[in-house]
Amino acid sequence: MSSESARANAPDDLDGRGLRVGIVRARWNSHIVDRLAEGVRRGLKGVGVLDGDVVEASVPGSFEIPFGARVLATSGRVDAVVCIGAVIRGETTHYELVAGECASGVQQVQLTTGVPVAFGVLTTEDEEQALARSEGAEGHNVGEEAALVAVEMARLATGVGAR
Ligand code: DLZ
Repeated sequence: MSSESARANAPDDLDGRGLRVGIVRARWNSHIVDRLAEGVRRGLKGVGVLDGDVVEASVPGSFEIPFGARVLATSGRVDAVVCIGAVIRGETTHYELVAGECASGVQQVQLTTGVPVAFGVLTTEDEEQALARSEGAEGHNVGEEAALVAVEMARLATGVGAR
């Protein structure tokens, strides 16, 4: 079952059955990303996406996420992609560069490929915030939210959910 917070912004009748979903996950800050990945799986399962319909790809850091998303989006194997990563502000300008390029790259991939790409990448001031946004069942988990977004947008793209 999906958590309250993830469900709050999703349509009541969201149905992921039969959809194939790709997950792109960054290895940087992996202890946080593991928690987001659990949220993604929980979210997908909660709306009926089968484990066997989920394909996962790992990339070094969030900067590489758009490339990984493009590989999956153009593979013909998925109806939507969920990206997860954690960019935590350090003492350098790397934060802005990595977070900004990741976000705009992900948007570019979904607009150019026509395959929805959900942004489950945390951009936080510190680790505490990242932990708070990647909680377990019934807590706030941005990965779980992104999973539901991916399913909703895949339905929109395929017209199955058109009202
Ligand atoms: C270099 C870097 C830094 C400083 N911080 C993060 C981060 O907080 N989160 C993240 O996912 N990746 C970080 N990276 C790695 C970059 O995303 C990228 O992998 C490298 O710059 C190599 O292209």
